Amino acid sequence: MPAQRRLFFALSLPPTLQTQMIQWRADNFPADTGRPIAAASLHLTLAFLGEVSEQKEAALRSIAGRIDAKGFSLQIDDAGHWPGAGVVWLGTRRAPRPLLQLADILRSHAARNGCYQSTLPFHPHISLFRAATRAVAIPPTTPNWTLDAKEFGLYQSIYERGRTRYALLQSWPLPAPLA
Ligand code: 3AM
Repeated sequence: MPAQRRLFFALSLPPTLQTQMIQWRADNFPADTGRPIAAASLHLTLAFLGEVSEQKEAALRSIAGRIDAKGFSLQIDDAGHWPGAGVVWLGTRRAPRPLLQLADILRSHAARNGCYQSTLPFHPHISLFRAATRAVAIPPTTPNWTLDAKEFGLYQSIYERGRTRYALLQSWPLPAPLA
């Protein structure tokens, strides 16, 4: 059977923002809230691809390289808890149109290449904890960070020794829009 990898497209976060987020998490949530995502693994998923063959991966990389999308800024000013999924997340109250368009184009290419896409609406978020299935108090105020999205990447989800980590395989620039 040919090798398959578990892949997804995502926006990466600058290390300074990752550090600020894990500090905010440590300051605002008890340690037993759930399984914390490591700072270097914090990301905003654009399209989940699932288990992908080498051939399909090559096709999706080629498509990603031809996407003509521009950079954008995103305010990280929202937080919440999805008890069913066990996820505590940071997100945005106003998703900018270029973010929605980028996710939409990646999702439709994924679907056209046989990667099943959830029917749930896209809710851009950065997962902070997983396995958070009990009640979680979300702080009444959320810091208002700005994420300047200048690139998007293809990530591999790797499960080893009881832990999941995410490896960035390739990234593509999102050039600044013309003034
Ligand atoms: O980090 P987040 O939560 O944005 O939730 C999984 C994670 O996104 C999501 O893909 C990212 C990398 O694992 N994911 C996992 N299985 C999924 C599925 N079946 C999924 N998204 C949609 N459908």
